[in-house]
Amino acid sequence: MKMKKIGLMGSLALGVQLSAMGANINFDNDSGDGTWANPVNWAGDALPTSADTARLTAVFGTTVLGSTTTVGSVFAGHVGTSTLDVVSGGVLNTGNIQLGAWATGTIGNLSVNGGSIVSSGFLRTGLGGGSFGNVAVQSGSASFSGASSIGFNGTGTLDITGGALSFGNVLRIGQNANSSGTVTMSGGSLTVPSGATVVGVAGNGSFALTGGTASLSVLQINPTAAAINAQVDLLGGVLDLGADGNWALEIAGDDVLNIEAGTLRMAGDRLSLLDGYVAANSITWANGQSMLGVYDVSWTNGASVLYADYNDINAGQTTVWATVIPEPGTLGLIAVAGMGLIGVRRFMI
Ligand SMILES: [Ca+2]
Ligand SMILES: [Ca+2]
Repeated sequence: MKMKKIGLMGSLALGVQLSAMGANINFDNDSGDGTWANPVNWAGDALPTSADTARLTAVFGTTVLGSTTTVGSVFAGHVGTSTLDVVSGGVLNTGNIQLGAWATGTIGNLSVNGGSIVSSGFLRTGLGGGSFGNVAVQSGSASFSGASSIGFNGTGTLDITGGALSFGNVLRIGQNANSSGTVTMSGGSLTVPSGATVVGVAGNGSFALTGGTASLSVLQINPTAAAINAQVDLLGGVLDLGADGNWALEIAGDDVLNIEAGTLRMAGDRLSLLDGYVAANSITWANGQSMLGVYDVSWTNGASVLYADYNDINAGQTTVWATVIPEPGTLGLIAVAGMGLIGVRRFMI
């Protein structure tokens, strides 16, 4: 009886090992219709399985996924320029997704346009130096469990205009030396609830938010103070930080968080943290939006005022926004209306 159990466990382990040894299956578009779901469109005329890497090579351009499939991993831009388009009705269950190969000049594109991606692995864009990986999330959803990179060794871009994108681990924008990562967001949602979102690790990184809501646990801007360019521009929408409850924002080096029309929210009372970053010129502001409500602290640069409130506008949160300084006749009223101290920093008049 004991022997039988051991034998069963042994064969189970062997089965797992065999299924992990998948093959690279290249998309060859033999039918010419460009669809993932047509077996003829793959080398060997059979769909890649949960053990395989689905490889999209340049030769056959765009691959459209409009049905449910499960593969081991996806590699787009294996050679030249390749695009995966996950459209309405498409559900991609996979491990890692890598865009752009180790070879210079290779380009991998991924668009989420009504479909959904559920990845148990990571997203890496711009895998090798001189390669490119571009992600566009327009509608639908995508989630990645692993530590992901926009700009791994090469150049990566992520543009979110709608839909829901989430990362279950860290999100690094500009990961390795000489990489470059650019994230732009004008709608939809970006959620990174547990790992850090790092803009500029060892490569250049930028994140510009003009609309939608980005909910991140902690936002780090060039935390190692490497000699790189890292910038976050809050130009619209909502940047909501501190989901982990004890940390929200870290800015190092000479890099900045620039606030214009958007609203910054952070869990907890972050008024003194903000004051330090304003004093260090790590937070800058310009232009602004209409007043959101009462505030505890404000800072002026002569052209616009940065306001911060704790607990009144959003319970348990610090809310930060900029507002253009009104006509001189009403300027005095701002000081009178202030509920707390008025900090005057970088007064440039
Ligand atoms: Ca074929
Ligand atoms: Ca308050």
